[in-house]
Amino acid sequence: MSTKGEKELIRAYGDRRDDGVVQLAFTLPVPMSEKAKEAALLYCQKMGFHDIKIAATERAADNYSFFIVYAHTKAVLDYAEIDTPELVVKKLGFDDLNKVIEEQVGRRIVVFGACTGTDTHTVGIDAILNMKGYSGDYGLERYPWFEAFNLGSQVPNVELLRRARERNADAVLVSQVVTQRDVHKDNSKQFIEEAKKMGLHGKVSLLLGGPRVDHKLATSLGFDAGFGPGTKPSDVANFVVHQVLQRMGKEEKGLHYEGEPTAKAAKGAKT
Ligand code: B12
Repeated sequence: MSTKGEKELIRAYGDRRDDGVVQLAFTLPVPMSEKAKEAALLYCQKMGFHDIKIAATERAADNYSFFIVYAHTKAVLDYAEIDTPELVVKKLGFDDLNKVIEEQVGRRIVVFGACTGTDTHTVGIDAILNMKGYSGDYGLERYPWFEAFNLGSQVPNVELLRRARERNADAVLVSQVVTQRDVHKDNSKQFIEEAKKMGLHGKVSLLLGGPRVDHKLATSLGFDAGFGPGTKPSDVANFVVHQVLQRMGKEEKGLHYEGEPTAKAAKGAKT
């Protein structure tokens, strides 16, 4: 821990502390050969690494070669300088959370979710919403005090929002898995634009999730929260309940989770 104003310099750890050793994995669009290995080494040099060791090579496909490389970097980072929003959900167990909804909300919480745009990857949103859940954790359909609708894959943003509005949903869950050419960001921006047009932005909790999503990205795009790899349905259930209680004025904002983008983080956020 650093005290205010104190630098906290860190470097990558390989064999011993501060040696700056990193492991890289990448593919070059050339057939596997000694020349390809030399190209991988030179490529690492061009990236600024030194003491480079090609640890493993493999033919990836016709005319493609895959490399795992150990290399040293001189880069040093001041950890104390980093200021990024982080979602920390204070969690209640399944029974306790249902009880809170019953006693404090007094009705079932309605959530709609889908994998929107051109994305077909439903496993992530299924993990959160479906009865069987994920990693030993019940999905939202299993909670008696949640009413969860999973619209599936390739759902147009406007369709998801329209269905959510029809049922006065409390939260809308968007899953984005494919990130090629930043399609997840473009689609998510379009979702937020539609939500604004339909008057839902700021009124309904909008959640973005996927393997390359984090809270910082999601909030910078206009969502209320972002959930990445390893998210459990109970993380989402707890977050949504606290958002509903906050909207009802029964909880202070910030009481149950930290991570609103700070001025500094929001300024530096890249979308
Ligand atoms: C299964 C799979 C498929 C299946 C999907 C079947 C289905 N019904 O979902 C099929 C075969 C259809 C498929 C197709 C394609 N796929 Co695919 N697929 C995968 C694979 C192997 C697993 C994905 C998965 O199920 N993960 C498990 C779930 C549980 O994890 P998750 O999605 O991260 O979800 C968790 C969190 O992220 C979070 N979460 C996710 N969403 C949400 C939403 C909310 C609101 C919240 C709160 C949380 C949350 O909670 C979940 C639980 O913790 C991955 C590779 C991999 N190993 O990850 C590639 C992968 C995702 N696919 C990939 C690609 C490229 C494709 C195709 C484009 C291939 C092609 N050229 O046709 C097509 C896409 C077509 C399309 N239009 O979308 C790439 C994506 C690369 C990239 N950078 O974008 C990957 C990474 C493979 C690779 N290395 O190249 N694919």
